[in-house]
Amino acid sequence: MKKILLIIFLFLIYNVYSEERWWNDRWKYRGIVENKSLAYEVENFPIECEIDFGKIFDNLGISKEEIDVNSIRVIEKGKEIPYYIEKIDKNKFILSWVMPGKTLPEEKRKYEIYFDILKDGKKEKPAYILSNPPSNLVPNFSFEEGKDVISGWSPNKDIENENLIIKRASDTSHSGEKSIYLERKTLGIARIETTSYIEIFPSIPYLFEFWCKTPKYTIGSSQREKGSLGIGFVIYYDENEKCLGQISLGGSNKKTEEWEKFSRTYEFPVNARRVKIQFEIYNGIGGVYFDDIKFKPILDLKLEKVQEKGKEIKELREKEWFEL
Ligand SMILES: [Ca+2]
Repeated sequence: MKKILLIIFLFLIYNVYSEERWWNDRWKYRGIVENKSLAYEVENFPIECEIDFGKIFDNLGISKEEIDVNSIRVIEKGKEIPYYIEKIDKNKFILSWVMPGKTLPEEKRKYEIYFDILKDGKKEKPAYILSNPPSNLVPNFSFEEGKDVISGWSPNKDIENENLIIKRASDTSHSGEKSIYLERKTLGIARIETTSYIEIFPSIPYLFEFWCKTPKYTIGSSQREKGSLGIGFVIYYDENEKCLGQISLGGSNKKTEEWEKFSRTYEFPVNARRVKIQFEIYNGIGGVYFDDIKFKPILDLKLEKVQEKGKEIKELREKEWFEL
């Protein structure tokens, strides 16, 4: 009987330590995330994961420690995956990366996030940190790329019209140094849209978001009801590029001196395969700036397990009141 118990005990220990091999002995901590299973096959699919190191440190019993941001590595089956990192606050970050190659329907892929604390010495920053978030599918989303032309975007065909201005602006921006500016001096339309189609996958919700500001709204009161500045559209098409419909967001008929955020999530019809993103002044007079356009699939992952090297994997949980 004793022998059987011993065997069971050894088996449990073995399971804990062999679930995944430790990627690199120089690192002391890791978190484990799994992708949610998808209904369709995807290729090079972008994902995001918000990581709250404050919560992780509470769970590891090292609440007072500080994260060494440069130590963060995303690992899949022993391989380093390039990622983009966005700081939310002191301890919170959003990491985004691309799941390389094909992911089959219902397939679960596991990622390990290795990290260390500053107290244990600084790690070198990886050379492959991405400069743009792969989860945002909008080209030149902050209008920082290119020179005179707005790279990745196409304006109205009648751009030569003297009553219409569509340009890259540097007098104001929501982030970086540039934004785009549309202006109508007479009633009509000013429009700009993404030059290429953006591929989408069915059964996945998408987030559409942008910032805009309408400092010049000069439309006469009789047209106030009609004219709109600062409308964003997502126009969706089937695989033969036949237009299936559009969704709109924003649309202002007042002056705004501050940048304003518009944001909505959508799930497109199953036969929608690609979209174009468009911004316009519709039947209005005035000027409008746009910046920081976001269009991304929502497949936010959760980091659910943490582990200190050589110790058991722990389910990540909220700090309990009696521990405070
Ligand atoms: Ca910008």
